[in-house]
Amino acid sequence: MANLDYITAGESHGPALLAIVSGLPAGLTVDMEFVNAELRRRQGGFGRGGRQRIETDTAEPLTGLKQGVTLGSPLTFKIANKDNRLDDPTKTPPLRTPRPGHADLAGSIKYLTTDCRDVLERASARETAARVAAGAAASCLLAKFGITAFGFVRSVHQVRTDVVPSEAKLAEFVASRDASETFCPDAAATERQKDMIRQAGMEKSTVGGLVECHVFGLPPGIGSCMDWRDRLDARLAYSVMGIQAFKAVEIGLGVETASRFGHEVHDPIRFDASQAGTHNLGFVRDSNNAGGTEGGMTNGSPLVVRGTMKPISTLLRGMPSVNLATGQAASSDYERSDISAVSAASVVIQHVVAFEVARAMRVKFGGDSMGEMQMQVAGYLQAARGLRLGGAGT
Ligand code: EPS
Repeated sequence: MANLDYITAGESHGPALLAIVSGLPAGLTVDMEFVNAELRRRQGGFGRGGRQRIETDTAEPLTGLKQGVTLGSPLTFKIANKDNRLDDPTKTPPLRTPRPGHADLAGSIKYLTTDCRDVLERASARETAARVAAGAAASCLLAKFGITAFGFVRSVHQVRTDVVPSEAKLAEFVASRDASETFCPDAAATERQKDMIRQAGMEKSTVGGLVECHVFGLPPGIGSCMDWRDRLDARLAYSVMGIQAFKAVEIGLGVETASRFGHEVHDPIRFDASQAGTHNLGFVRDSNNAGGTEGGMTNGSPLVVRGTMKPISTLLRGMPSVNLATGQAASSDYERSDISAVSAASVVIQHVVAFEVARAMRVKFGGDSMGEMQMQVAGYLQAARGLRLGGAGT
C-alpha cells in the first residue's frame, strides 16, 4: 500500500488537466457531485477574469473507480480545457517580456528560452483545478471519519474580517461564505472587499489577501513528533506554500506568537467528561492559539491554517521589464487575467490542507480497504480513551 499522494499534469491552454491520486483505500465512494461543486466554486469569486466564463470545470474519472467506488488503484481525474489552443501558434503568440512576480523570467532562463509561454503554461494557477479535484476526493475519505475542512477568505488587500468559524455553527458559516461574492463569511467585509477589488481594477492593478482553512473533527495524535518529515505543521506549510502566488503560511496565531508572553500564547488544558466520547476525547481548550497542532501532531482542537497570497502578477498597467529577445527595456506583457483570485485561493487552500490531513490519517491508520482503516481508527480511539482509566499504555 502506497502512502496517499498525488501528481498533477496539464498546461493552462492544453487539452486537459489531470490529477492522479494514489494510496486511497478500496471501498470509498467518491462523491463526484461534491468534487464538481468544489471545482465550480474554485472558478468563482469577485474579480476573476474572462477565462472562467469560458470554462465549466468538470472532473471525469478515468481510472481507480468501479461504479463510483475506489478499488485501491490510482484514481485519475481529467478536467478538459475548453480554451485549448496550445498547438495553434496564431492563438498562442510568444511572450517575450516577463511579468515581474510571475515565473516568466526565472523559468525562461531555466529552460533556455526567450518565449515565456513555454513556462507560464504550466506555472499558471489553472493547475489548481487539478489540486482541488484531488483534495475533494481526499475530503470524501475524511468525511467517513467525521472530519470537515472549511476554507474562506480572511482578507482582501487590507480589508479583513475577524470572524472565528466554529464547529457548532459550521452550517451557518458555510451558508454565509457561499452567499459572499468574495467567499468571506462576513457580509459587511464582503462589500468592502469588493470595493477594494474595484479600486484595484481602476488602478489597472491587482490585489492579494489572506485565506484560511479550519479542519474540524480531528482526533489528537495525527502527524508526528518523532520525524520532522511527518510533522503535520511542516507538511501543511509545504503544501500550502506550493500553491501558486503564496508567500507565507501561518498555523493558529502564527507570526503573532513571537510578540506575546508564553502565558498569553499557550492554550490551557481542561478535562470535560461529557466530551470524552467525541473526537477530542474530552481534552478541551478554550482558546486555540496553537491552531490545532502541538509538537507536529493534532491536539484535538480545530486545525487553523492561513496562507498569504500576493497580488496576481499580470497587471493591465504593466511593470518595468526587459524584452528577453532584444535586451531592451519594455513594459511587461499583458494577457487576460484576474484582478483578484483570492476567493479561488480559499478553495485551493481548503483542498490542499484536506489532502495533507488525509495523508496523515493514512500514515497513522493505513489499511487497504475502508473497513480495515475504520477498524484501526476505532481501535486507536478506544485505546486512547482507555488510557485515562488505566486500561492501556504504560
Ligand atoms: C486560471 C486560469 C488562467 C488565469 C489564472 C488562473 O486563465 P487565462 O490565463 O487563460 O486567462 O485566469 O492564471 C493565473 C493567475 C496565472 O498567473 O497564470 C484558473 O483557471 O484558475
